Amino acid sequence: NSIYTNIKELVVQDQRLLAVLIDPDKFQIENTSGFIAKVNTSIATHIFVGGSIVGDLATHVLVSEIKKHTKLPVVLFPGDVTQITNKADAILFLSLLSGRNPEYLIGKHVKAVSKLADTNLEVIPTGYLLIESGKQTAVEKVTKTIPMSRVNVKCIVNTAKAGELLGMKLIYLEAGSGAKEAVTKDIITKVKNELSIPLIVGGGIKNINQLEMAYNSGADLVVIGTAFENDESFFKELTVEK
Ligand code: 1GP
Repeated sequence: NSIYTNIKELVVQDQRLLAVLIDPDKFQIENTSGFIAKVNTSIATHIFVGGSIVGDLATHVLVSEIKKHTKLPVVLFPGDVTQITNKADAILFLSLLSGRNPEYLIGKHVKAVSKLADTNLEVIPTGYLLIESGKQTAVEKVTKTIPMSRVNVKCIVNTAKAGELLGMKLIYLEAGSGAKEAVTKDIITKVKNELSIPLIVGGGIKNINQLEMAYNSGADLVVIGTAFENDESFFKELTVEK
């Protein structure tokens, strides 16, 4: 079963999906087994690996190590082509639809093709929208694009829908890692109402209340990175009830 097909099936059953995001640039490789053990006992359904600025081999080494400790699907969430590794199961092939930097709309993708040809990665075309979140985030800096205004919800909705009409399989609303303000209820609800493909929401989600809020507004898959990095006891609150 492909990872995307599986996501769609779970979404149809109204299951709430959670991805733990690990940034190879911030993560200590020797902590992998302990950290992944906690992920395994939590409600997490996916592991995403990626970051805005990552050294050349770091992703490859980290994903190889993660795979030793979990059966969860490992999905690349790359900031650059250097983060492509065959050790993962799939890759979010992100096009930054909120910005007007051709490099992040199509440029890096062209460069990725010959690298992807050497892998068995499942490629999942994903429309990626950076939403204003109170302070400048790494995505904004690295991609040199302006996040979309939180006030102009119609423009966010239309951009997400344009991604779907272009054939993208997922839409990802991103406030940016460590965002001060997560994507609002209103934005999630209105975008979800227009889409017939699964919706991912991430950035600045730090506690269960915010997580519930995102799901209740219509997020199908929520991505959390920083909150787990800062406090691994957060996993305990998200443990599967047996
Ligand atoms: C960032 O959406 C992800 O790309 C997760 O953000 O680190 O703030 O959880 P956080």
